[in-house]
Amino acid sequence: MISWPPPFLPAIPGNGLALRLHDTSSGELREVTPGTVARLYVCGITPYDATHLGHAATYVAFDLVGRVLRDNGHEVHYTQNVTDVDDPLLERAKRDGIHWRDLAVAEADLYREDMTALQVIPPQDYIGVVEALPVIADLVRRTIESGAAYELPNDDAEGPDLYVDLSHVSGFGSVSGWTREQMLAVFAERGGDPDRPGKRDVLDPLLWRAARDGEPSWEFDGLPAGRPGWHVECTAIALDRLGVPIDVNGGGSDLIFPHHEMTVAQASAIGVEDYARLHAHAGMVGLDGHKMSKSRGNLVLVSKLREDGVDPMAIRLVLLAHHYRSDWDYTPELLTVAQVRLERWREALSVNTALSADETVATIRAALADDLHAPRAIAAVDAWAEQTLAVGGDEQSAPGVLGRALDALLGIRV
Ligand code: 5CA
Ligand code: ZN
Repeated sequence: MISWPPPFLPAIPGNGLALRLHDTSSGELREVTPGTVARLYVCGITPYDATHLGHAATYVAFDLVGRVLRDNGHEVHYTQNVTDVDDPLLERAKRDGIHWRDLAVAEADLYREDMTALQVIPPQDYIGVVEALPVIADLVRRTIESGAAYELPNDDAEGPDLYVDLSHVSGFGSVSGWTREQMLAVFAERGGDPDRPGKRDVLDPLLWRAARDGEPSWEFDGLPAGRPGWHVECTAIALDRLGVPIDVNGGGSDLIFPHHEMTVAQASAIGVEDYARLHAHAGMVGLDGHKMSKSRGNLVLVSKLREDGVDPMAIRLVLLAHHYRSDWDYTPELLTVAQVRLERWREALSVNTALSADETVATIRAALADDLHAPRAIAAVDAWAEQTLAVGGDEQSAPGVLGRALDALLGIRV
């Protein structure tokens, strides 16, 4: 799929600090230590509804990862998938009486526009499941060859469904660190099918779903006509585009289990044990006490805010004002605060001479390197702006220096 246009990234003098990120598997802060190229994989959208602030918060968080790595002189190879065929998408298309492909195309287009407006640096590989089917089918075949897959017959399709046998996988549970009880508690509501008769382990993930009436399906050598299960798509796309180990494998915290646990299990099923060096997860954005989700429908859409004339930079500032790992609820007051802040920054950055911004830039860099602490970076800019407006300064270059740093590091173009 085509990605979206990259924002202009100003060069700023000096170097950032090495990035330390919270790793879900170990529960510790870990330094990201890429080779020549930093490999970043972030799970993309299922395009059946428009981008809401929760999605945007997650993608802006991982955008910061890319920005800090670039600021440290790394080249970043960023891959993101698009789940453009899956149950929720097919169900929504059916409900709304449109073709699933048209729904996916329309929503993916809107997502690209939202990401562009929010100054999110695009992935080099923006890969839809449908276009990646040959690669995914290949991984499914390799899973069968390794003996880690099994068939389950069903009444409503000609061929069998295929499942991964988790007893053939090493290290299952190491991504989430969850107990079996914790896993069982959410498996069904997050796309799993624990009640499917015949499964060897109720947690075994669907690998390949045989063709059902009215559902899209594809034919590949050695496989029943059908379509992939959810988790295998990300493993296949990441292995194909990035190779292992991925430096940072990311998404929202709702993907810790089952999705990222199963993605890693899927790799282990074909003998790949060093899938990712670090798993990072963003907190959940909610509305009125509930996680914002397409299925619940309690959404604040980025496109709607933009349509209402809200400055995308104010939206980005709302997101950055929360540490990426915290769960928080959106309220319109947060937007007002961000709008006021943006105005204040604009005012301070448009003076002719100001206080030196060197320390502020250093603080932004240190804050972001410390597990993406954007709120601390914002506080430093607030302090600079207030002082500049209250006391003034005599450095001509300071507003330009800080303006470029805000753009390059925080993705805020004032
Ligand atoms: N296509 C799959 C991943 S392979 C998927 O989860 N799609 S999604 O559209 O449901 O979510 C896209 C991304 O947004 C995921 O990383 C998900 O964890 C994140 N996300 C979803 N809801 C929220 C929320 N309320 N707050 C923060 N992030 C969220
Ligand atoms: Zn994924």
